[in-house]
Amino acid sequence: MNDVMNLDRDVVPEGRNYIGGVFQQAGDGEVIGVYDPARDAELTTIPRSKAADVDQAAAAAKAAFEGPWGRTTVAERADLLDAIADEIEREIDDFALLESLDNGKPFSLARSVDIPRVISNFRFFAGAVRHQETGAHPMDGDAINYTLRRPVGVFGLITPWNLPLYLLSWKVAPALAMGNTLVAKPSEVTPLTAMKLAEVMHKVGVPAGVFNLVHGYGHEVGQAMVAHPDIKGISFTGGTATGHRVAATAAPMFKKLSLELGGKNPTIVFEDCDFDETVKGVARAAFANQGQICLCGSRIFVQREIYERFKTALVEEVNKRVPGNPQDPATNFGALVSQAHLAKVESYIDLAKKEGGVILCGGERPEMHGEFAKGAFLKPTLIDGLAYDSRTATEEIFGPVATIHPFDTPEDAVEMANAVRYGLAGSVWTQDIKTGHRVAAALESGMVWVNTWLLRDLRVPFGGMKDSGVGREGGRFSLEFYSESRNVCVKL
Ligand code: TXE
Repeated sequence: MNDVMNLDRDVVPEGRNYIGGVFQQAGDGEVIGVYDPARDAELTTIPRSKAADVDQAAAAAKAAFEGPWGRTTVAERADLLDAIADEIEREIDDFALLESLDNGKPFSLARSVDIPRVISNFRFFAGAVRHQETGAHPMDGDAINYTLRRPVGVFGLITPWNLPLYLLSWKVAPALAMGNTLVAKPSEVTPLTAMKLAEVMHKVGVPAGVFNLVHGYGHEVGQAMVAHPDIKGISFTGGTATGHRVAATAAPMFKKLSLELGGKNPTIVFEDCDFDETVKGVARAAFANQGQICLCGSRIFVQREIYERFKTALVEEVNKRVPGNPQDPATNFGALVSQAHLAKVESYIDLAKKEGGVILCGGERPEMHGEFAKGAFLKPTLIDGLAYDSRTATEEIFGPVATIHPFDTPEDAVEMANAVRYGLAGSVWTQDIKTGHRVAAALESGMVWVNTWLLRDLRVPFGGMKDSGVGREGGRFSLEFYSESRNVCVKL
């Protein structure tokens, strides 16, 4: 048995809001329990904040924006982002352990992916803002135009539970880099690394009111943020249904709005693919983070010539993912984020059976013992035999459940892949480069990988189309979103 990490429980911070540089409880003192899903055990509580707490945070952010922060230089803000990254790096093991405890993901995943990416996000945007360029447009000697970027003001950042700090930092870094101030609300399901980030901000000397953290339920705190007149922009990542509600409130107020929503992403495997590499890549795309990534490839389309052989090999590869103690460094597959989410995912397995699906592997809870006996564990599940337009194969499940379907021609594959309301991501596996380019261009997705998955360059546009969202973030797309561009035309 591998050395199970000594759970140093004092890694769990006290759940508090961080408003105007002060750690505090909600005004009415109400709290929400925060659970370790692998043990179904309460870790701590966080404030169940209400609109009054959001008002206090928005006022602190507005005052900070109108104060010294609004006059900081790019260099000062970039140096602060680097200081945040350095402090997180010093505490990387505690951040990774906390993320694993809160979300149920393996410590090994949080330590190798989530938290290193948090550090990269801060460092990347420190560099991006130092080296940002805007345009100049001379007009035949008569005039010259140049573009200025100005901060917007107070931004509201609302994030989900699947990649808690990875996604929060993706918003915080560029928003601060461009000189805005923030009110952030993490998911009430996984608030703890955001809590620890606030402690880092305080420690490195981010001025009071620049970064405010308000915990609570989405319909109480998130809604109040979106509706708040002093919060001039919203960046939201979460479910499509919630995205509808956020957009309905924000749009009439003409707020800047970025929505990164759900996905039901296709993986298309051609008979000429690099077989062994593709089996591994397709399994990772479907089941990374227990299938709880909006980019996961949960619909696998395999060309008929290799369908049976690929299916057999894929089942063998998927079965290497064995649910276990997330904090054991040897564990490669953790718990789902909550009992409620486990029940939602299991309801789709029941639906799949009703729709004629054949369970090739998984489809049930693993037998867990001791402190993990009541954990939210589920074996990774692969389902064959479903129509490509069945509910199971077109609705977002957001868990370790993937469907597999045969296709004949590239045109068939593209038609089936596009037959969903979502358009976030996709992957294509082939050694014919022309096929790769052509199919990538035909997919209705914001992002397509060819012979890889989740290989990320932070400069590229990130986001979805159709019901997967509105807007793009990443590199200069983030610098544009978190600023107001102003064109100045000077007569010569
Ligand atoms: O997301 P929610 P949840 C999908 C996935 C998942 C579903 C719901 O299908 O099962 O969304 O997951 C806050 N106004 N994705 O419940 O509800 C909420 O408190 C303002 C895909 O986590 O959308 C949380 O902080 N805010 C997604 C955040 O919104 C509101 C990743 C997301 O919560 C609100 C996660 C409201 N009315 C889930 N209601 C992705 N694209 O990565 C809730 N919130």
